Amino acid sequence: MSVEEDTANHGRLLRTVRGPQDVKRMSGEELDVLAAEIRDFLIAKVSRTGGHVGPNLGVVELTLAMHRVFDSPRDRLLFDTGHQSYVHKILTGRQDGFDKLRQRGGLSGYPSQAESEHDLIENSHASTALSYADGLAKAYALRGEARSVVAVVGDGALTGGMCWEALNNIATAGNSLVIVVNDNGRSYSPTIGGLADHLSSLRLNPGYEKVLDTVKDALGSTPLVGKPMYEVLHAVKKGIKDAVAPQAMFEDLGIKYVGPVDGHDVTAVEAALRAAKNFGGPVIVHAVTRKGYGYRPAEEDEADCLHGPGSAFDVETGALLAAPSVKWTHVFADELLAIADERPDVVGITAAMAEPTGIAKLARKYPERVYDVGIAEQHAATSAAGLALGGLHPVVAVYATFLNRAFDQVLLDVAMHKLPVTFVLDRAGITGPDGPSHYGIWDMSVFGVVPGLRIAAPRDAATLREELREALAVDDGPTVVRFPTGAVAADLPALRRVGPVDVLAESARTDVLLVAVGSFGQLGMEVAARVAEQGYGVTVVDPRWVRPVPAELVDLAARHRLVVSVEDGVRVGGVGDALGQAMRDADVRVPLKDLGVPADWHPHGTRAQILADLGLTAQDVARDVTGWISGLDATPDRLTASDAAAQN
Ligand SMILES: Cc1ncc(C[n+]2csc(CCOP(=O)(O)OP(=O)(O)O)c2C)c(N)n1
Repeated sequence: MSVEEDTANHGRLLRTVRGPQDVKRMSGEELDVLAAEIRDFLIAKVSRTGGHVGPNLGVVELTLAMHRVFDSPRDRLLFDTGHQSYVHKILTGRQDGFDKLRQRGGLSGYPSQAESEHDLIENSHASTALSYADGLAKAYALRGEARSVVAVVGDGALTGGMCWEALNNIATAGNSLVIVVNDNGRSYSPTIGGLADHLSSLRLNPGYEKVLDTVKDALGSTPLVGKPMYEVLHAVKKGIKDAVAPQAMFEDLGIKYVGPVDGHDVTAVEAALRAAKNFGGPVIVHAVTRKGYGYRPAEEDEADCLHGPGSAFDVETGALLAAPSVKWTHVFADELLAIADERPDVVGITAAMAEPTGIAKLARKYPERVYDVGIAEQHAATSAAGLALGGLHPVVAVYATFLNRAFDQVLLDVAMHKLPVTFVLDRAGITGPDGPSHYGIWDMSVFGVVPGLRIAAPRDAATLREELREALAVDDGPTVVRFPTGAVAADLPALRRVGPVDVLAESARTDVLLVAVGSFGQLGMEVAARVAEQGYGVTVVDPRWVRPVPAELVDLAARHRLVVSVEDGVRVGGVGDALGQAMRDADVRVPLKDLGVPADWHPHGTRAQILADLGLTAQDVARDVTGWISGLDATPDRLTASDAAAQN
């Protein structure tokens, strides 16, 4: 075949796939070609939008085999976390959506019921699929419906406690259910812990390792999957166990085990899945895969096998195309290291996200002082309590959304014991392309109710450093330091400080007190400038510590005609809500308007787009504030600034 013909033919098979039935009728040779076309497609598309490229390259054959053996959507295919569901999307009629993957109005980066009847669970927090599967299998058994339930779970997600609670119940219930363990030995970085060690001992099948090495060696210099790859992939058909066989740990739990099976061999995976499907009880299929398989930059990326580049990347190298910027994460990582140099009692904990949270920097210098606990936020919180009881000051670095998991642990295990644990919440507020489940908008409300817990929301690099140090100086209870995603805001120096509260701007007139929480400091300044053009004076403050509500903030509120708070978190129970309560308690009767994120499910898009949709831009807030304050002018019984001051 000429080069031209080859190019024209490229993606030919993939274009014929409009649903799972199209994959079911393909021959073995066609499947190998299709797998390669899917890889090319994934790399081409995700390199333009960003997304979970590494995990999806690793499950191409696995997903093909699942759709051949099972009958989705009648049979239910569940993807734990859901970040590895792109291939499933491709096979269920959504190829065309990949140009707008993770973009506003486009395909979600996770399964989505709104997108397809083939998608059922869309939460995107790890380690839940087995519990969903347990419930689904029970429901179908009770209703007498003959439908298979299949859950794909990574070795990383298996480190989460919910999986083990689910396995315990799945074994007891004994319902027909297939658990595909997608074992690539990695979460972001290599998966840690006893379970990971156990899986790798199962995986230590010399034949298997040899096969993967052969494939790796065969990769050409072009990062895209070339023709030689098909041939090598096609040649990989070998005798890995695929009968339902006893295997100590899972058998002890009462669950049959099939494997390990070469997860890049469609035929082998299919055989294992068929055996599992027909078994009539819970079965684990242990598929060994390679994260980023078939794409050299991903396979060779030691940090995380190109787990999830956040934006477009160079196909040849895998490097991000956007110019690197200093992120909030970097500022935190540097300052934590500086503090740890001074204080040997400071230790770090990460729940399988050492690099993304920046705590890896501490681990590189002090490996014995950082604990990666796996995808186990609940355990992280209580283990931190133990470290604190043992005389250390742990810093638990997690994404804001993931600490929701550990509410009770923070409440009782940490706070009730008045333990000095600092939770550093990265990606707080509206994050963007990962969509609703990844928004870090609940922390200030959820953890705001924890007695004795103090929450800091820095506005820039300088205040992040400062507030982190202040948090680590607290020795009689937990602290939270929360900051958003992306490039750190430019330093915004305060005019003066009142208690913990920074005054960022003030004018001769005290019409409006604008409480700008965290990274909204700059927005507050712009609002003040716009509102000043209408003749009103705005005092802009950053409370820095938003819980408990600083008494000084209430005093400041009393000296204005209108208080407006703006925060990057849900309004219910948020900073504005808490300030309103504190003002009522102090009998301060100045009207308060609290702006923030409605307690709702907000779609994916860029952070800027979503904030604009929510009316959280300087222009929108300025218009609101001007409207409210001029409305007060129109009210006959309004108080003047001096009246209000005199009253208080
Ligand atoms: C509760 C929770 N904590 C952290 C994450 C972030 N996260 C997303 S994928 C991932 C690694 C998952 O590893 P694994 O299940 O093995 O899947 P792989 O990416 O290796 O295919 C992590 C830690 C999450 N989604 N949910």
